[in-house]
Amino acid sequence: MFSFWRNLGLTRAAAVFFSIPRQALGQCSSRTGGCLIPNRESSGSRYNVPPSAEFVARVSGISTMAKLPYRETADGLDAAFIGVPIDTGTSNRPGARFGPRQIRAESALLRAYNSGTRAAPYESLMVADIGDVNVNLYDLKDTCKRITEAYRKILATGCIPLTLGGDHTIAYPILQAVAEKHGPVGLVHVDAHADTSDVVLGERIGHGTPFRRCVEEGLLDCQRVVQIGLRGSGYSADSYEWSRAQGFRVVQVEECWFKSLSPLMSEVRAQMGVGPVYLSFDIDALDPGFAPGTGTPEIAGLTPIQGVEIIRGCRGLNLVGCDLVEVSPPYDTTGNTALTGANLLFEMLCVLPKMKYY
Ligand SMILES: [Mn+2]
Repeated sequence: MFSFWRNLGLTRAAAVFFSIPRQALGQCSSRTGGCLIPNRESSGSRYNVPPSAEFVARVSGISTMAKLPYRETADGLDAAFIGVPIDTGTSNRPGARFGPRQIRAESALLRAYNSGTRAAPYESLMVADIGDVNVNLYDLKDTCKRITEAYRKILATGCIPLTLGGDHTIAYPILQAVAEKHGPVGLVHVDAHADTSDVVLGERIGHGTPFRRCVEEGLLDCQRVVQIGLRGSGYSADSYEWSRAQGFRVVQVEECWFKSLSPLMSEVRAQMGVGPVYLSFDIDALDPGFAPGTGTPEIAGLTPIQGVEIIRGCRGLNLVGCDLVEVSPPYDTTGNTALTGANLLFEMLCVLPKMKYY
């Protein structure tokens, strides 16, 4: 029956009228030939539409982000999920190199619509998974070069990258490519840590230093930077002095406890204005009770609800790129940290420019 209506080329409105589940449209039903790969031709949509679990078992198929098609390049895409599998920049627990794979695996639970915001990402944007940057696990500086080169190519196509980390080192080479295209960008940085250290163990590149390097190279519009969720013991009494001296707004976690972050986000939207903004979300911003699978956990963190409020609060901003970093599967015994990461990445997709909301 579904394929009958689909072949008639029914519009969404007509489908609703006939009470056909919306996600039934555009899917290869197992009853109509066992097609497991989503494709636009069969869906009649001009966008990539992941297969619905109503017709294709979640556990089947090759693991891509949100069960989207895999593409070799970003050509023709409005947004792309891309993995950067490194943990050679970590200072404590390793494992984030496995983050992209585990996030993809857990992302099989994602569905096509955002029930909370009514966003319809796969009716709004052409999205695909473009695989991973081929990193150099033996040379972090070479890895950074490879990342910048890869993102330069992605950004040249006009595609917005949604990155699956990987440790937080990757934000620096990504922002090099982003600033090359857009100029200095605003930054919404959600994290337990400021990641603005200068030199650690004699090295300037690592997951504790990316935003110091970004400032030094003029990649950030420092008056349009906010750091949310910072906490933990420090090396001095005022750990965030350097951030504030640059002009960043620092929102320590104590300011977030016991409250909705929606009011904060309306201030952040005013701070960001209409210029380009990059969103960098370290999963360790969340309390380790919710997201234990990470490299440098700190107690008394944000809740997943607050994480979602922050991302939904970015709706309307001129987002030019997003990342979700520091998921470390070896410390994620239930997979729930990766699952949370997958959902936060979906929320990021759902606030990109040109998103359609019902
Ligand atoms: Mn971080």
